Amino acid sequence: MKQLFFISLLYSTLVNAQNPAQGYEDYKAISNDAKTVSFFDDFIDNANQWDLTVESSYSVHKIESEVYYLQSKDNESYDTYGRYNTQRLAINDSANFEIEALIKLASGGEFAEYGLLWGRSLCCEHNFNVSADAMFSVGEFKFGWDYLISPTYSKHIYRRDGYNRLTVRKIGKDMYFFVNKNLVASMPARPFFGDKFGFWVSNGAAIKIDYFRINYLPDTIIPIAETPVIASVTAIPMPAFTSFAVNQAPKPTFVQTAVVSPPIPTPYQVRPIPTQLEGRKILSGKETIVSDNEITLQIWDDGEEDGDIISIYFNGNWLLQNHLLTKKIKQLPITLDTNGDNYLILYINNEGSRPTNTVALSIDDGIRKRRLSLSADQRSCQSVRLVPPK
Ligand SMILES: [Ca+2]
Ligand SMILES: [Ca+2]
Repeated sequence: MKQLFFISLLYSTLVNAQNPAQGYEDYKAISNDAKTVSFFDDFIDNANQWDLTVESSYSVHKIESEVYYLQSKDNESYDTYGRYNTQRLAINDSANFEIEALIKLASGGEFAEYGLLWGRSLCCEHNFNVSADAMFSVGEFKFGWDYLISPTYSKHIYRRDGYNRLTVRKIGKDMYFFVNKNLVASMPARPFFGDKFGFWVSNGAAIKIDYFRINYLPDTIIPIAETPVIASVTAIPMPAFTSFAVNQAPKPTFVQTAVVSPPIPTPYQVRPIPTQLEGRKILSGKETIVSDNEITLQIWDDGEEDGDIISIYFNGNWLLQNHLLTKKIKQLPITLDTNGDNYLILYINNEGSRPTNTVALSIDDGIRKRRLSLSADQRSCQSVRLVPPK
């Protein structure tokens, strides 16, 4: 009990004492529609001309399978920072903005670390980091390293093999730091040093980045009702850091006792796509990558409105039945099973007065919209697997 009290107190020191404006701690307080995309890359190709020059003995930079792969070959014990890549972008730091990426550790030791970096110049940068042992930190490199928020444990960080969504938001005078849509810290905003924005990985580790984006946020944000965040974050007391020598990597600090024991993972649910639905053959083999487990399926009639009717079968249940298609897009929110396979099946109920059902489907995962090309008729259905980035 005493320990819990101490943790609460410490959390207050870290976050609440820095006066975040009320309401902004909710990731969803700002809808995607309210954001203006300033930079977006989901690494389907190298259209943004990232520097992929490979210094083979030091690092690997490549774009493949719709992710950016960055590997540091440096020895873990070196006093260097790791490896990074950036884009030069004209982002206005007096505006409200957010920087976000979905990143996972591809390889690395138990101390591996990675993160977002922004406002970088030749000498200096800002960064928001997570580590393989589920700690986050906010740092500033200014002719030497400073932790603005020391490494702190968060149960919202996936330790290994899981993508972490890192979001930095600047709203008004403050910055807010989210991991997987959960606020973990906030602090007063600081101006950019330079115009470079990107990501980094610590010595000897590798990361995969599914997407990287920078959005401008509205000038005026009306926060939604405040929800207490105290229960969602568990801070562990950390020794205070002052500064490090230039070029020295942030040294993760380790805490001897875990305050929260890791949850017991539920077994992954393998969910085979059925071969038949209501007596109709199911064509399978399609899959589409989604970058969030909260998606919206959009359904409309891409031809003439002539009475086409469809149903959608999702993970073994009917999600939508006998839906009459119109030009107006139907928005169907779906929460994917993060611990199992996910699939959708398109079922045609009626082709209307003109032959063929001209259904159009797309998936909006909040990061991008992707059209689904599924074809089905009154004798067969088609399925699509919805898969997280690999
Ligand atoms: Ca991607
Ligand atoms: Ca029709």
